[in-house]
Amino acid sequence: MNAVAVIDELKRRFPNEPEYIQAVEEVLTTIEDVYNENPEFDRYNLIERLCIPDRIFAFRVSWVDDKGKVHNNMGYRVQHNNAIGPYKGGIRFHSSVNLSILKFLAFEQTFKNSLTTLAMGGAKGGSDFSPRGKSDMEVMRFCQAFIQELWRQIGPDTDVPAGDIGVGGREVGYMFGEYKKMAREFTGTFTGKGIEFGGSLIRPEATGYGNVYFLLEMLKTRGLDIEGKRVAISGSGNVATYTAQKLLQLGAKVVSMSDSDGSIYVPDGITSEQLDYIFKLKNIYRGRIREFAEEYGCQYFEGERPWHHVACDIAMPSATQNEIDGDDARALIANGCIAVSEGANMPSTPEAIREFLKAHILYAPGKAANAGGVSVSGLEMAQNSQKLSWSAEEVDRKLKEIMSEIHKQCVKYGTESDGYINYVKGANVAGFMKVARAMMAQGIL
Ligand code: NDP
Ligand code: 2IT
Repeated sequence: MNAVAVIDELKRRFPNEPEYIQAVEEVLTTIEDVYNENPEFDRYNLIERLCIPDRIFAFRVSWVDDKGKVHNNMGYRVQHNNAIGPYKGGIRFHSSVNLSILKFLAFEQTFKNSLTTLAMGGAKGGSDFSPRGKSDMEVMRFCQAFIQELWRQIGPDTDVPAGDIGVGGREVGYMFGEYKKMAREFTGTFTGKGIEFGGSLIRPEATGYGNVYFLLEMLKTRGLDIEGKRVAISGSGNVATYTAQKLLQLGAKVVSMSDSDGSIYVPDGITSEQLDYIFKLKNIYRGRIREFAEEYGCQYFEGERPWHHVACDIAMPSATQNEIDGDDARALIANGCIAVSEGANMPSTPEAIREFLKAHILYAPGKAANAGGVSVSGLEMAQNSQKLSWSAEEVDRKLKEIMSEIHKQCVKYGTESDGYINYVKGANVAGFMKVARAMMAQGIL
């Protein structure tokens, strides 16, 4: 395989899909050597079959708002690869959603799920519908309309959706309810469900907690501890808030959080009482992070991401793709940042990643660092199929073990001759090898 040639061909065939091409390019350039060490891969043209999704569903979702107006959104499900298990991955509701974004997410998910040690293939879905500013009933009607179209394509052993941006417990509940009604069965077809109807304890916390557990493993490689460290977080949604909660439990200082309108800066770190306020602000009042600044009188940077404004030891981007560019990366490094652990999917641009690797700081790509969420989804599927539920302690212990195992795989495949651990390469090679071997064994499909 010549990675550049494969990427050029994908660019030619999918010219309007920059995020998809970006994600593919990052993986292909790091697996090229190991791919070429196994000539049978190329004989089976494995690489194209791994980059192009198995199938994509696209459909119109029509729904009626509270004033009686009819809206037509697009809905999608990208089933990328099921070589190692049923399709698995979240659903994103955000005005920016398009096929390029969902194809990049489904591609990433395939490698991430492979790393988790569990049996899950990769998928992603969503809609350009934004829950922001919508009433509960509007969100419910939208979720029902979305599932009326999607329900035939998903199932407990076929494809198991979950949450992502704009899709939390409320949306999963509405989608699961409609699925159950259409399919006339009660099975674990969604993860991230409420505790009362098959959800797993620790699933809401899992992505954020898992990212902190991964960070602890990285810090350990340099003999460092988290206590007292200043951490800049972006976002204030599911991943960001539970990242902050675990960091506070461990004695770190959370100096920033943000949303799509701006970011706050609290140099001494937010208190747990202030974090409770953010949980309520986001989940109950569905307000803005600006209101935190008004309530507590801290600095607020309208329209800005945190990276240029904060002095921090660690950055944990937990909002969205491409939210750290080359300039942001250089600013972080210049301000003393020693570690970046990605809660979001692909939050760093290729230029930012190059800066982190050049500076030899600890840098964990999302597919390794944020895999805790889908891992506990996998544990939720296991509990559902056994029709029992595990304690929070048990799930948390399993989550820690999985994050530690993912870290080990990154070290195994990513350690360079000078001892620097290239987690990008480690995660990509480890994730790739398992899927590649499974695809080879199953023939050309
Ligand atoms: P939420 O919807 O709960 O929160 C998203 C947060 O990011 C909000 O604060 C939101 O601000 C902000 N945000 C979203 N889009 C943008 C944007 N374009 N520019 C700036 N800020 C933005 O989502 P999650 O916390 O679930 O997801 C966050 C990230 O983590 C995503 O990249 C997701 O793919 C990834 N992830 C999520 C997992 C999960 O289990 N939920 C698992 C693994 C990764 P606002 O409210 O203003 O929109
Ligand atoms: O990006 C992700 O890993 C998720 N949004 C979670 C997917 C899942 O199936 O739990």
